[in-house]
Amino acid sequence: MVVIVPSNKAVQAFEGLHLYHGDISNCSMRVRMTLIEKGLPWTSHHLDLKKKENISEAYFGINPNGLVPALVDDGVVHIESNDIIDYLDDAYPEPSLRGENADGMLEWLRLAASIHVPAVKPYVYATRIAKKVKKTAEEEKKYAELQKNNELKSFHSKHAGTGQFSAQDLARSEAILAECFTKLDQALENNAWIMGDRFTLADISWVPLHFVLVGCGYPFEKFPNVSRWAAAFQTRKSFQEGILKWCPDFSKV
Ligand SMILES: N[C@@H](CCC(=O)N[C@@H](CS)C(=O)NCC(=O)O)C(=O)O
Repeated sequence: MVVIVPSNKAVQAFEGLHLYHGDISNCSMRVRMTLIEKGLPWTSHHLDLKKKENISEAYFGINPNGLVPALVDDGVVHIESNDIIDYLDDAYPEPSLRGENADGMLEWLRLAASIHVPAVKPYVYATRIAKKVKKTAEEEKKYAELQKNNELKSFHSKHAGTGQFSAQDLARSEAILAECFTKLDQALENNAWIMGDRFTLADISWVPLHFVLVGCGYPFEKFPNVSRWAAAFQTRKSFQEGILKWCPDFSKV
């Protein structure tokens, strides 16, 4: 659980669940889906990443990394999407989204979290997003002033100005994604859901990655079980309202 003491004190007065999130953000999709699966009422604070609405002193005062999502629950700020969904399921236990093998399920959440910066983010930026979120010189200056996280500074410096991700960055991402989706495909071989026949946070953690990567042209035909599993989400309310309502088609972002 990653709890932040915000320098933006305004959020400490919030009552109930408030979510700072982005329509196109796979990490935000996880949290929206969890809130919907659990039937929890929440207040939306939408930030448009393409307009760089996350790059403001007010928002860095809530999430010091300037990233979405951030959940505020009765004035307490939580960041890191996989930790947030685990927190929500723990704090609001009914209906439970963890099943019997909670440790096995949390391993899938940790795996999703661990590949975000080395694989998902570079793949998505290199194939689709970098040109859509290009910062002006003024925005670069503001970002440099606000961002203290060196890993994020280094990541964003790769597509700043005329820069772009290298073929090596892309190859590294592809290798990590191939390894993970091979593992996911195996887990789904005789199962409807990642942890077996029960829908859990593991499914919620991974389906936004599938959705966004499909929009980036990732070759999922190599992973038939993953494709079947993803298709089963289409009619699910949390997928419709947590993903499609906000981002109908990632390839059009
Ligand atoms: N590990 C974080 C990653 C959050 C993250 O990278 N969010 C993206 C959208 S999915 C974002 O805010 N991007 C804007 C940026 O990098 O400045 C989490 O899981 O919450």
